[in-house]
Amino acid sequence: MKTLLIPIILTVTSLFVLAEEKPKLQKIELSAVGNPPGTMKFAKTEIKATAGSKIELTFKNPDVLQHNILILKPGTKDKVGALADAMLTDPDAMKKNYVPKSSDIIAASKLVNPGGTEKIVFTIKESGDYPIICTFPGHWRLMNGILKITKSE
Ligand SMILES: [Cu+2]
Repeated sequence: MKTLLIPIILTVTSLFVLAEEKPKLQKIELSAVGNPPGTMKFAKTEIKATAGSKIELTFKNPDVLQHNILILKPGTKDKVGALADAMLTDPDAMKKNYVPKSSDIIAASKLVNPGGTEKIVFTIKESGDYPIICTFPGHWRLMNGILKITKSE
């Protein structure tokens, strides 16, 4: 019996090792503040992930307002925010989910209705502080945070 068990244990162990060597999907989460309603803020000012492997960010909106979520290149919050403000005169702004056109945007969600959830998947290769903003008109100045990317070991 013992001689039979050893190969089985070895096989199971090597399967676990293989699974761990695959680049892992980093699941992170961020919510809008829902209480008090209409606060126009994210629930955390900073979230973290590591460079190099896929990040799956789940955005939850328990608020009474619509919100979206954008991940930006470091140092471009004001620039992209200004583009978002400028969308107020764009008749197609809503169709575009209030996401301006900019190469500084790494990832963007759709507009998320009250009670809704959206997932965005992206990869960041360099460590740094990546701004997170909501570009619904008038929100980004209050509704922002940082995705802190550190080097993976
Ligand atoms: Cu918002």
